[in-house]
Amino acid sequence: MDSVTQPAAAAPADVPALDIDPFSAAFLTDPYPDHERLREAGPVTWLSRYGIYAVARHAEVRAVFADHATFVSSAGVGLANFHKETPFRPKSLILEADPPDHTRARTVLARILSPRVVTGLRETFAAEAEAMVGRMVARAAAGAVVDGIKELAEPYPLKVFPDAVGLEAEGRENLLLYGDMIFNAFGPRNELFARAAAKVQPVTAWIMQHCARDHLRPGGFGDLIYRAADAGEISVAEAPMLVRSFLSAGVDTTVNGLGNALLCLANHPAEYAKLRADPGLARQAFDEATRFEAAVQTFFRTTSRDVELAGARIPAGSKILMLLAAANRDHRQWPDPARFDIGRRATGHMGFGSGIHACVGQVVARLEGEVVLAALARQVATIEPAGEPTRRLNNTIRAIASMPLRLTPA
Ligand code: OVM
Repeated sequence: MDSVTQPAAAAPADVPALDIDPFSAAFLTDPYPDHERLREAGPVTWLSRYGIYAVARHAEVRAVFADHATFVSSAGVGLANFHKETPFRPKSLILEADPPDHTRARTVLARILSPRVVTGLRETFAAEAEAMVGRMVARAAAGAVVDGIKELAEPYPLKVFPDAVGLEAEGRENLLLYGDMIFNAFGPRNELFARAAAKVQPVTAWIMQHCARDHLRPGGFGDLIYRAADAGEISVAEAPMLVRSFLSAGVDTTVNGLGNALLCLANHPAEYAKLRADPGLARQAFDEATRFEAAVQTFFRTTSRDVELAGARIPAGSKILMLLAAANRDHRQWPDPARFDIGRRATGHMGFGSGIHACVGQVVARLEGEVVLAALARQVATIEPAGEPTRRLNNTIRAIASMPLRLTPA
């Protein structure tokens, strides 16, 4: 339950009400049975314990994303309504903004993260992936059970992305702590949030300190933000806040995107065999993993007016939970949606969102996914679970803390 102890609004008459808690430990551990209930109860549902609407089907999630003037982001993209509660941290200039403010920030970030620029990173990102996979495979060749999270899914993004931003090497563990905090903060003020937020002061101080220009290598993504400020595209005060967006959205997401992809491949040996036979499938395999086990499971919008959605009348000022990961397994959209199939065209999934807020870093994320899976395909013959993975529960991210694996070197 939200710590803001306002009683939830009365259930609307025309929408099925459910007592599911999408932020409970049980739900976060295994969301898929409840995703099914949410999808099949109706196109729009009402979650009584929070007094919010929810959409779990692909068509409605996409419709909410598509109408950014009705379903706004500026009131927060978590459970908290910024018109009624103080944001957990100063609002993001891109994530928690609507046009025209959003457009200015988005234009700058989209240019810095454009396909042309990111192509320039490919060689470095691929070499680091080969090297890191090589070290893990060497340990496996010596007989060790390896940890796919601690030896690859965490260290890889923590190396290549902050390097590209231009951050120093020291203290990068703060990025993981910060990610855990802000993605928990999109949910209710539950136990998960409280535990993450306990370290908020030193971690936030480290993050904001490293958003300053003199901490950023000339020519990196961070420095390019300051050059946009030099050119007058954004203000000098906005620059550190946009660097903060890199540090917020760029690590925990890809760490768990890679972790979830590894878990999918370990659990589906026939799919791994297909990837091994054709490393050119790496990009598509990463996309399918993002559909099948989306790292970012949910986001919210807030209605700016009374609106009818799939026959449901939703009043202005309502919070709507979008279950991206449920939409990604909607049988109305994909044949056999609960099957992990790297041969499928997974494009159109909601793992990166869609519309004007669709992940602006997805070119970088997909590059990381592609080069890591391609390196595995070249260097590893088989991947098998060597025990149950340990989950790290988070209100927004589908996260894994540790994943013991047995690898056969190629
Ligand atoms: C931001 C931000 C933070 C978290 C997630 C995100 C997935 C963006 O600070 O702009 O996008």
